[in-house]
Amino acid sequence: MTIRVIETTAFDDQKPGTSGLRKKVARFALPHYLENYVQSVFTVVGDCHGKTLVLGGDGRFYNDVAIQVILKMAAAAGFARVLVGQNGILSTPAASAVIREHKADGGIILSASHNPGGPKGDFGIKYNLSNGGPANETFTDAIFQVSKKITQYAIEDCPDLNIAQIGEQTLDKTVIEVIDPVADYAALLKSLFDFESIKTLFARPDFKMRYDALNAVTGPYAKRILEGMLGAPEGTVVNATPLADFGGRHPDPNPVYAADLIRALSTPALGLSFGAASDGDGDRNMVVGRNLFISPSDSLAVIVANARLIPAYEKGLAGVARSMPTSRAVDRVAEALGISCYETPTGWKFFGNLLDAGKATICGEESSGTGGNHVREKDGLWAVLCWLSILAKTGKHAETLVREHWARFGRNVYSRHDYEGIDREAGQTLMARLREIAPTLAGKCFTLPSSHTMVIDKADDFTYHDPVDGSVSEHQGIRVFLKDGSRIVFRLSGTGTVGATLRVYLERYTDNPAHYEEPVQTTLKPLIDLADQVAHIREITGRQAPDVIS
Ligand code: G16
Repeated sequence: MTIRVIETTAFDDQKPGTSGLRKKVARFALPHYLENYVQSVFTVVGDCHGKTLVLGGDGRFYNDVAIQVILKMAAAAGFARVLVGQNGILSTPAASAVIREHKADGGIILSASHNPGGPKGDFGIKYNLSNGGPANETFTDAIFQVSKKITQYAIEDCPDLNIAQIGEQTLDKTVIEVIDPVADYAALLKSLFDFESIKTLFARPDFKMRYDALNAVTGPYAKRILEGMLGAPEGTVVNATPLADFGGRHPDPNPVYAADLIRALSTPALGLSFGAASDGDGDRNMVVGRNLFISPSDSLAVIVANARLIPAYEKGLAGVARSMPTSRAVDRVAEALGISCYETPTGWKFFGNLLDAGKATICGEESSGTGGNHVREKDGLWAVLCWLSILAKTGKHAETLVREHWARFGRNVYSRHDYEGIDREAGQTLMARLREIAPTLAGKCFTLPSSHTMVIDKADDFTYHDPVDGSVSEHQGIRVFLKDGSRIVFRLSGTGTVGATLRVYLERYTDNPAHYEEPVQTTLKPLIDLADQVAHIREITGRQAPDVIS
């Protein structure tokens, strides 16, 4: 076998975002673009000889091409072994499980998560460390530095490998092991939950579930685990075949892109009592009760409040963590349980240290991510099995559990408004202006169109001090706290690929039961108006309304 060393020129846009490098497929398909990035990753990994790499992706368009390139480059870099998912498939949480189970040194996951796929869609690549979690900022910054100066990369000169059959083959001195993408992950989940108890739930005549895999990677996982191991009736999992373009859909499990599921749970004739969906790479989840979308922040709080009903957590939780923009519903639960609640910046990578250090057992994010210390990624199916366990043990329906939760803890009414693909400069101007005025906002009183007045308690630009390694992450979002306990957060997304996406997170706490059933946008109207007054959203972005409200 010959290793070819190819001369190349650096690209200046290979800075990893919230979750790895995400670009349009056309960008990744430029000559040397993918190779430059992969070589930069391997350079930061260091001497790859004797090391084991895990490789797989969500099966989106370009997954098959990239897998072959990376296998050949991994062999040229000298990896001793590469564990690759059959046909190049591994969901993000499954990749994390495989890295940990096989004590691999790291893993490459090909995915642009919830972003659309296909030739005109997005592609992405992320590197995970030996703990199974996304590379930290020190590592991703180093990749970017290398990528700006790269002049050559090495790749085996050989035909494509057959990765359709499970088993081992060698490429030069590297063992390429094609693995079952589901097996390790399914075994891990079985060790955490009481599968017998969940089976009784599926046998109940008053319980009927629909799981929408949105034509993405979780289909085979959900089929095998829910329908195969847990006895859910065939047909429970819909849109279960992963498609390269996700069937033209946006594989993001939220009320907008999974509207079919929300509608189905509001259609009595279908007899459904519980719904769930997952995203492109299987780390996000959405759960729905009858006529009730359960916000990710509430879902996290309910799981934490009932965690003792799940075998893996029956002795209690060491602590919990949420990303800063996530609602503070879980903080109330943590307080009642007498455990710590950590607030981190957006990005699952920030939970890694807390999980490794045993400070947090369960973590969650408003962006449909929830996960435990079994892997180092958020885990869609795990969250769904948490819910199924709780439903099985309590004998209650999901909407009842949520309403009982509000009755006990009050409700953190919550919504996120996204202004997608706005002009990049406009987004940066808006944030820079907010950063500048934040220190002057305390005590300011705003009169809203409804004549309602609101007084700002304080505002800041969130800085995170990692309690484990002491690292500091600045400029993680503008927080505006109101005197009445409400909060507005502004930040720019780190996962978009076109222009900039402004996210506005709105949260209002109430313990007045009269508000619990009010439409969320009605309860939040004063905050929505205030957000525009403070940030001049319409004026600066030219947009009259958000593109996505979740
Ligand atoms: C990624 C990260 C999450 C983050 C989300 C949203 O999710 O892993 O931790 O919350 O992006 O990020 P942003 O608001 O910057 O777009 P995923 O599912 O896209 O990998």
